[in-house]
Amino acid sequence: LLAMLSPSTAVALPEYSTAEAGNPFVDGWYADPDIAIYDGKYWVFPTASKPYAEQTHLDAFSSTDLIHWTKHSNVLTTADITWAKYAVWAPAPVERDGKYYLYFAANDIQNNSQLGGIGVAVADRPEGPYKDALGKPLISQFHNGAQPIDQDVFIDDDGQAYMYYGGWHHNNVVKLNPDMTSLGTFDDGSTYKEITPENYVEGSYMFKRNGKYYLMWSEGGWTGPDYSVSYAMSDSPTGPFQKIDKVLAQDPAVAKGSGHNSVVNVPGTDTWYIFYHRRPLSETDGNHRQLAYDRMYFNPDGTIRRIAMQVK
Ligand code: FUB
Repeated sequence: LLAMLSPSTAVALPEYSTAEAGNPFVDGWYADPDIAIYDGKYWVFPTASKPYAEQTHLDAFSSTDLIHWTKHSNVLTTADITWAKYAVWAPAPVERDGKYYLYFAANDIQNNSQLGGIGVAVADRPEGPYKDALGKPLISQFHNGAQPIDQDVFIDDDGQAYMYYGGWHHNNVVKLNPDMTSLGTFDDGSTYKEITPENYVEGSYMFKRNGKYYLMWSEGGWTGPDYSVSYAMSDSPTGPFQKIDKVLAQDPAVAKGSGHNSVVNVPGTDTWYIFYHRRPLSETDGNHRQLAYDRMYFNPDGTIRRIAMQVK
């Protein structure tokens, strides 16, 4: 299988996106977009890209056509989280049994002594208001070297939910119990399974297509021009994951710092889009990040073609 998936089989020929919204597709500085489909609508939940002390809220954007977007301000604020003060990052939305869950990281425990980590909020509607479900983080320590940030939640076809997460060059997967607010264990009794692929930095994301599991992640420094997205494929949601290719990177004619992605499949089609953030070429402030999306195409063997960023 690995021979089949070698980088040489990934066609490097860029294809121009057919996205019509134009990039950035919404106004404002935002980053780390994670997309979900709720009740026939696309919902994007991003980080508010501003200094950590001002990252006290999350906004969301909804659309029926990926072209016209409605802003929903303050779907989650730190006023509704007892333990989080600021640095609310990288929301991950998922629905289960009519409840809408929003996983988030807060307080940047890498650089602060306050309690921090990955929390979970829940709402009855996609637009919230989301309320802290636990009154404390779900994960508040480093495990296997992974900073508890940049979570993504994936529910497999058998109903098992997994959370992929980790900053600081380490990537873990954990099982979520059906309540979506507590951690399960793997068959060997462990809770945190390290799956770090080559060059991993942060921003892991999982999706499934034709029975294959795709792990995507970001490489490079988040404020640098070379921030980029790579991926691996596996027959199992827990890996092993071996890097196949870098599929999204800066383009000196378009934008720099393109990374921290999510993926959506248009229902009933084999049309896929990658959502990500990027920085305008003229911007030097690391937080000046904008939301973009482009078509993502697959080769016949399931590998992902390199993505051409849409100019506008
Ligand atoms: O937006 C805050 C942080 O920057 C995210 O957690 C990282 O993935 C990077 O995008």
